[in-house]
Amino acid sequence: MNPGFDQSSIHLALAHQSSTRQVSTSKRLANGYPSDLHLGDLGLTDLHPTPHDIERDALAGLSCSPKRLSSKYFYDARGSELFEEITRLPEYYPTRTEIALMETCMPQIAQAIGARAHVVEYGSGSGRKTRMLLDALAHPVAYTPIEISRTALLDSVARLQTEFPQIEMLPVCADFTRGVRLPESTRAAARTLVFFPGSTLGNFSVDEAVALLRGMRVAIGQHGAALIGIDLQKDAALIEAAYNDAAGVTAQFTLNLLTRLNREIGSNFDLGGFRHRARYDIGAGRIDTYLVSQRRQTVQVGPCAFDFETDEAIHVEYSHKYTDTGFAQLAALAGLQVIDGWNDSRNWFGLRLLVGRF
Ligand code: AVJ
Repeated sequence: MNPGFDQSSIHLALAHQSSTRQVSTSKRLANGYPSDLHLGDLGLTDLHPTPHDIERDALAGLSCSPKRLSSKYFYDARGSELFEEITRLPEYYPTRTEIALMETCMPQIAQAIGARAHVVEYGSGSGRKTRMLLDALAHPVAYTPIEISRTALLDSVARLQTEFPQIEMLPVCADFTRGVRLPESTRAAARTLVFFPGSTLGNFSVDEAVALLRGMRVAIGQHGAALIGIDLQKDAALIEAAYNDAAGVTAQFTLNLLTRLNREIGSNFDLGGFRHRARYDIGAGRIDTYLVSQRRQTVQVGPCAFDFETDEAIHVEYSHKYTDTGFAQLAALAGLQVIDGWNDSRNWFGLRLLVGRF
């Protein structure tokens, strides 16, 4: 199933898990972050970005040359909805390939992870993959999704809690790139398992990805592991089609970023003045997505005016595609080691299990 990975190594790496860790006394995190909202009943920790955070990022990005905006702001309520629609498009292979892969390999993956994990998911998505993981694991003690979209977070946790009443839900509304202190589970966990599916890692620049993986290494510590989904390099036309669907949903998804900025920080982007463009850079192994200005225009963002030339592009998203060695090297830069892995039969998408090198 997973040639190239030494099955025995995982048992070496995870066999020494301590099963006698003390039960924590505090259930909620005290992370020192200001919190703009506490919904005690849901156990929600809310570090949702404020309009001030978003405006500061937008001003910084639009002041760069070439201009850029961060894809992390794609996921407001509408953006999350559009992304769910993307996952159902015929051209968009990653989600269905990863789900099919999980269907096949989940027993092996659960075996490799072991019992009583505190599952920490970076992003919460639709909950479908989470459900598969929580279903397969032996006695998971807690589930902590870290999700920037408050609506997506609360929806997914509410649904999962009814399906898994025995698992403690500890949602954190935050930007997971900012280093979040994790809530502790009431019952002792044997290990922390960071779950980062969907090849969301690919949306970060290499430096950001390494920083994120370093944070993950800290989060999982000596006894934990990370399960990461990665989209693999393949035929360029197949990849490009996935980001340029015939129905134009991806274009709507990209343009929704401007709608969101207009609404939340009062900018005046003309939605008809920009077009979606996504190109696969074979050398770099990544999709670059842009919003391209259709004419000369000036856009007001907070206190600043930004001039655009005709055809001037704002870079809005990376979507890296990996090779096995490329991913292992990236992980190594963050002090992580790939100890097991699974690919679908066409080698389009992979799941990798990593542990820290200490
Ligand atoms: C969030 C990583 C799954 O990069 O493929 C889909 C986001 N952007 N279409 C990806 C996305 C455009 C997506 N992931």
